[in-house]
Amino acid sequence: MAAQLPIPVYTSLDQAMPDLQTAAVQAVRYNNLVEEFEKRFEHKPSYIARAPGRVNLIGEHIDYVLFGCFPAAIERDIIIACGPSTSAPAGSGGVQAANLDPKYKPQTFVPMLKTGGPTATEEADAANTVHAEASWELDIDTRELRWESYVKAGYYGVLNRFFSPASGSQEHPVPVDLLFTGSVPSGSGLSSSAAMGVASALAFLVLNDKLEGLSKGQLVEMAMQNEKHVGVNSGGLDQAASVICTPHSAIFVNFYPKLTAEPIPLPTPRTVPRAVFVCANSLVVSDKAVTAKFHYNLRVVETLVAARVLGRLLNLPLTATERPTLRVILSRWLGTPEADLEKEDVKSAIERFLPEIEKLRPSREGRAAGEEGVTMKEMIELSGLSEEQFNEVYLSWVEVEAEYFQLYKRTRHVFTEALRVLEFREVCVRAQATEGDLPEETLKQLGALLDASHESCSTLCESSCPEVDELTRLAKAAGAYGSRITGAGWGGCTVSLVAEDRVEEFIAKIKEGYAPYRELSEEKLHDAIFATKPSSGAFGVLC
Ligand code: NG1
Repeated sequence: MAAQLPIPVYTSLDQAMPDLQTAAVQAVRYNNLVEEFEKRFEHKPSYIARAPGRVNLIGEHIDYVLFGCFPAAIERDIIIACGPSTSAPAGSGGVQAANLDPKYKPQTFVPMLKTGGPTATEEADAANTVHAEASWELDIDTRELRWESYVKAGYYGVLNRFFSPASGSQEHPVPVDLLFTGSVPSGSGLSSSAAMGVASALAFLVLNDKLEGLSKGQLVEMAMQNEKHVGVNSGGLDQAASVICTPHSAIFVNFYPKLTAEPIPLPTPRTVPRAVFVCANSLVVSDKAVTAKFHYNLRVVETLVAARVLGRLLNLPLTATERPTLRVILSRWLGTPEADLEKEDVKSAIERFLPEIEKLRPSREGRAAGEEGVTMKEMIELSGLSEEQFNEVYLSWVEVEAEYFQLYKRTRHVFTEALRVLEFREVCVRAQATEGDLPEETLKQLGALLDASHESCSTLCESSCPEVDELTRLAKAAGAYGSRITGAGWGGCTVSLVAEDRVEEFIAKIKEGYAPYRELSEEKLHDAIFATKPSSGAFGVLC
């Protein structure tokens, strides 16, 4: 299983990148980073830690309800030259972090062991129930987005797992020097944050000699916990893609009953014409931290409450204190042990379950347009909990704001999107088993699923925005097989499936049609819209 494999550490770049041309281009970048490291820290680095961004091909806003998604790692990544510090006191675990991009100022910090109860971060983190007596504190300011917060977040998992006195460790972390450079555009839905967090965790692991015995799945779980320290209640999609992906494949990543990942080669290489994925940044930046209460975290709460309400309407067993997800509700409705279910069974179960969702459709009686959904009061009544219980289970750990909560629409999005992911996987698997050239029909099928996913994100999940909708329309008009929003949304990127021999023409048409691109320099345009191939997940390279 892909998630059980170790994280690779290579002795040379060409081992990591079998494609010679890519290896040659990257060698220049890696060598430059190593030289800069030596200039700044006056010693050689020992490793380069690398983690890629990702493009989610399909399966949006369903990871946190534990349905499977279909992401691929992209070639754009974060790389860190790193080595034990020669200037900081041994065993202090102090960090000197610098970035080749001058807009990110150098930072120095030392982890502190705090005794006597949980840290502020632990208190804020509802999912974290471990109240260690002595715990590590790195002082992340979650009100402000700072680049080193992701470095600190990456450090937390390593400190807590390997250097926690609460778990009996007597060891001290080594002080380290880190130099970063990155090519994943930030705030664009391509998950620069997961790449930063994963690459940082990897650097701390490798320098403290803790990588051996750690599986990719364990690093994903560590990176998911780490992100909570920066205040995001995310699912594991980004971290799984950044750690587990392999070149030429996307992964079907499943979160229930446990994290598993299956590399699925994309059917592009043997198709006529070949096709690639093109990412296009709308240049609308959605600040997740600021908008979480009426965007991302609201979706998390709406789907969680919907799961309880649906469970009650279907007379499924529910305790007052639990917070089951929609995936768990499906499982209870089926009554079949998960271990006995194949992907095909889940697909047919979703198909059979879809009519049940209609039970959530709110009555529109006496309501004006725009007033669909349920109020907070109605939602609490539907949950069958007292106001106090409801607040404790659904609101005490997160802040949300809405006049009407859209339980029906969000649930319909979740189940139809989960079904599209399984269909997308099936088309790819069938294509792999087909001998000879694939018919263009395969690409059309994948494209139709991408389009349907976008429609659902736009109208049911309501995670798109006018600029992103416009980009998908332009992409279709420019000949894409399919086009959709990727990532959390409310801005960010689209991903489109495009015939490889038409990419240049495609990009030129989008540039012409999308007003914010017209004034961009060639360099900025190349950053905003680019074709990408599935790349490998995180790895280390010995210097
Ligand atoms: P991005 O695009 O990285 O903000 C977010 C979540 C994912 C997933 C997608 C929506 C974080 C760090 N990541 O992705 O887990 O829920 O939205 O599919 O919050």
